[in-house]
Amino acid sequence: MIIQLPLRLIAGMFLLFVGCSPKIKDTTKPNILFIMSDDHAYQAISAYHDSLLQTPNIDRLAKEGIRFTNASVTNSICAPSRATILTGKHTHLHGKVDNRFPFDTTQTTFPQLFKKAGYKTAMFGKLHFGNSPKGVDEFKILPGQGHYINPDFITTEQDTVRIEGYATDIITDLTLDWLEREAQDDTPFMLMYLHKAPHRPWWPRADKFAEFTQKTFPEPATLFDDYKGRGSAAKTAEMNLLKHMMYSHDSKIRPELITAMGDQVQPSVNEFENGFYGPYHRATLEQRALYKPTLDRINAEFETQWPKMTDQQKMRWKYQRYMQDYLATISSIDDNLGRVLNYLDQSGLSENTIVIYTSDQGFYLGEHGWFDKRFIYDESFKTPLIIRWPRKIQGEQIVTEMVQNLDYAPTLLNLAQIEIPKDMQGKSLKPLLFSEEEETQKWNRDAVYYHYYEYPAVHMVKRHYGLVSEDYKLAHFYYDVDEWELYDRKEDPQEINNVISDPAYTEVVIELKEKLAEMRLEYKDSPELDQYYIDLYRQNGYLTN
Ligand code: SGN
Ligand code: CA
Repeated sequence: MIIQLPLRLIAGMFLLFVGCSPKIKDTTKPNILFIMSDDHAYQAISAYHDSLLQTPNIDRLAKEGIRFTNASVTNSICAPSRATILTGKHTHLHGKVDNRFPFDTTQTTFPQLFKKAGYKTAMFGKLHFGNSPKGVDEFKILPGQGHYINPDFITTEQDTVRIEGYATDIITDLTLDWLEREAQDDTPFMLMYLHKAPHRPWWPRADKFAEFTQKTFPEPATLFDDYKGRGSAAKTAEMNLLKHMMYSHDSKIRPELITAMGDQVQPSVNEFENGFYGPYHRATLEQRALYKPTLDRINAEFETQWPKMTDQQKMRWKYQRYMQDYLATISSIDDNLGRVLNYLDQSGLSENTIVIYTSDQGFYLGEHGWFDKRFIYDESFKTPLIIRWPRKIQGEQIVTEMVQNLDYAPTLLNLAQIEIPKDMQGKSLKPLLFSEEEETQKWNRDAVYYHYYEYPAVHMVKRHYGLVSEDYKLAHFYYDVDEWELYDRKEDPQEINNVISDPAYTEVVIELKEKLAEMRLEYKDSPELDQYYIDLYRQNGYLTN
């Protein structure tokens, strides 16, 4: 029997029903907390290497989850890596080849798919796309590279607001505030918590600055690399600590002291006009007073000691100053991660929240005498990756398979049971996350593909593409050179002997060049696209020839 109810009554009952249960009760859907820092080298996480810094909270994640020892990026630079993470595609397809051109927002990014699937979504911190994110209900993002001290944020309403304090603390406050407001019902969430730290220029919080400038750090074995046995790219790159690290911008020597010391300080390549006072003058007078004693101490030391130093001692001094500030900014990341993990515990969210910790790429911490990234060589090619999900993933696991930032989007969609778009090029890491043997066998990948474009540009790392397998690394540097490099990863983990012309490797070279050509085809990269992106530089006036 059909009972005819008046329309208004039906509407009223519907509203009553909706009003009583505003939540999507779906406990099978995990929450996602995607945490990414900017330029965080795995060498600076004690779960990976414990000689530089203790990071107890990141280590806790590794202990309670999975630590990937061969996670890498497809292009070791900020915005291209972020675009790969969001689209699940290689650089040449999503088109964000470097930090210069804005991201094409007509493309599908994974937060949009989470939102469509009923997730609450938000993003706080650094995006670096030249435009705002799509698919997030709420965001506060740093304009461009952002600032450490009293940073500005672009908000969902497209306003810019300045928040007083230290960026890492503030981005965490925003994240916790959102969790408190939005994560209390049963609607699953996908939250992106994205630090500026430890990106250059390395401004620690004043207390960490005072603390870390008292420390001395061990030097890497290749600090005094002379780049013999490499191609021209390593020799011409501008990221050497002695030659290219700036006195004021990086080491925090006041410009007036450098001027006063005259010939005692060799002119530094690329010294920034406002490198020191730009960031420093963002601080209030009270904040500056907290930095002053440490700045005074460093400057006094520089004034008396620098003129007496040999080049080797200068290199060492610059390395120590670099590590002190870089690692101090990471110490703040780790403290703040502790706040977030405690909140997840206290609010009962830990169990069904997938927490990912990664960086947009790795970084040189003095290896090869360098800072910065960009190269396919391990320290910048690899990136930290830790995944924790207490409900489903066993703790204390280490995965050695080669995975990439290309895989993050398909993985997260897969774990949240959202369909993975067919044109995403990454693979879900699901078979590697659960201990069942059967599943693990479904994972088969014997090499990963890499392509770097931003040249000519800051740090002058030449364009190159290549493949990395468990045993070898093959790279082709092109545009203004045509050079190949091959490294035997097992025999030469420091990557200081290019064996491309060694007769013992003739067969390997033939085989790997074929494999690389196949990979380029499979991923839809090509010489035509290489040329297209060179032409794009030419059209925009970035090339002189
Ligand atoms: C800035 C840095 C460079 C760095 C690029 C790219 N200089 O230009 O050292 O390589 O960003 O970094 S500084 O003015 O910030 O000191 S990325 O992480 O955005 O790719
Ligand atoms: Ca970066």
